[in-house]
Amino acid sequence: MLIDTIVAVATPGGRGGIGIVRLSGPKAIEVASRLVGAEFPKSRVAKYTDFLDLDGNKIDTGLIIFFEAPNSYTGEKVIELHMHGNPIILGEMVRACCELGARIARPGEFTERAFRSGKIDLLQAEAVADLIAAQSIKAVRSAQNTLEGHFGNRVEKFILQTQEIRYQLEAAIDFSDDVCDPGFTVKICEAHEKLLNGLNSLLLSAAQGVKLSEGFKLVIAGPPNAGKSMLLNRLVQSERAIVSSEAGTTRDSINVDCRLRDIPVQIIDTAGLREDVESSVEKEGIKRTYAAIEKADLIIYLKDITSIGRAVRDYEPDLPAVAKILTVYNKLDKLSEATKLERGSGIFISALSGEGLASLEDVIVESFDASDNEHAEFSARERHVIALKKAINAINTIKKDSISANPELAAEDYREATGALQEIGGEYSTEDLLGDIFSKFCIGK
Ligand SMILES: Nc1nc2c(ncn2[C@@H]2O[C@H](COP(=O)(O)OP(=O)(O)O)[C@@H](O)[C@H]2O)c(=O)[nH]1
Ligand SMILES: [Mg+2]
Repeated sequence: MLIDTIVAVATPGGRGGIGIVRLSGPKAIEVASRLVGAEFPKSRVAKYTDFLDLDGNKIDTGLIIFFEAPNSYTGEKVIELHMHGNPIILGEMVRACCELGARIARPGEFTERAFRSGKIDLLQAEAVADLIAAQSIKAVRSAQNTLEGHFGNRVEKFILQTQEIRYQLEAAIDFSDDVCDPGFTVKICEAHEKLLNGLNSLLLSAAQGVKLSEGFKLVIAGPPNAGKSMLLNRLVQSERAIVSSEAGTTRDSINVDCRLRDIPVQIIDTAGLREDVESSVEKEGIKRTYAAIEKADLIIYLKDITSIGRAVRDYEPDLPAVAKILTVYNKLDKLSEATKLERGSGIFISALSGEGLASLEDVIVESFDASDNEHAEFSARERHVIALKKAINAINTIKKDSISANPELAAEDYREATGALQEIGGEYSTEDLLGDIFSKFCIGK
């Protein structure tokens, strides 16, 4: 197969001290040697050199580093040209490389090549993107752990275990006396239990890893006009949602990524919950509110404090028990000082004046921290969680009786579990999936 030589600027756009052009592929040396003034360096030795354009005119000076295949990021010949960080200079260099036979790399193509040449698995490729996108030091560390294989090694261990159990079951089918041997069934059952426990604990860690990389989801729900949109704007310190005294203003859910006390949080403002809704748009909005609630890590159920005692339907008791719910009373500013003193315990705020917001943030961050953040050992994605669930579901229903009665069915379930686990590292991934993952990278990575 003919492999293209690719080129891209590897540093972010704009001006800076250093800008790097990276080349990878079989023609990398041929292309780069036309553009440097000095003799071509040995592998992994930085060399100071002039950089020339196609006519041999000097356009910059800097360093060239050559990585001989397969000891490079992509596994191919890789050359890095460290120049001054000026988009004109870097653009000129990329253009010259293309005239000499390279082509511009697609987003993530360097990492894709590293994956295809077997230098890293798909989990690690995703971790590279997560590392670059990480929003907190914890997210950085957990992406680093995935990159180092903390997640992949555990998945690999479970793949071997599922295969081992399947081989034993298949061997027993051929020698059916073994299946009737109670000792055999007990042994398989023990291995099965141990595997399920291990997978479930890995699933928990992975789910926490997803939260760290994608941010915690905080949903603000409640009746119309409670001040949900105003609270969102307050928390993210920008006028993202429309605030209005007209009930039913927020119809679509509004997602805003922000940081609360340095933790990445996705705050979702929702359409107010009420019945007898005429408008089909608002009905759809309320449907979306419930969909957002299903995915929440924490729900703030916001109530207007002045509505207490009024006969309004309370939806809070009926919310699905998917996440912790904080009941928060808003519009504290409307109470007289005397009534404020009588209010009892609970979380009281005024989205308008800002009163109580600092302690609300404390409570939010505390509940994220206590629940998950500390335990995120590695970064993970929704895709991994889905695959782990698939593996668990495949073998979850296997019972002791069915092992002895139908070992071939149990073996088949184990085969399915192995396949689901293999999807995580990308052993048998489809081109669609790969395209989807790598296209989300930045160019030059
Ligand atoms: N006095 C007072 N009014 C508020 C407060 N929060 C929201 N409001 C008002 O309540 C109305 C509804 O607010 P909005 O954020 O649109 O409520 P939502 O329907 O829950 O999103 C608006 O007129 C806001 O100005 C508050 O803390 N104090
Ligand atoms: Mg609103």
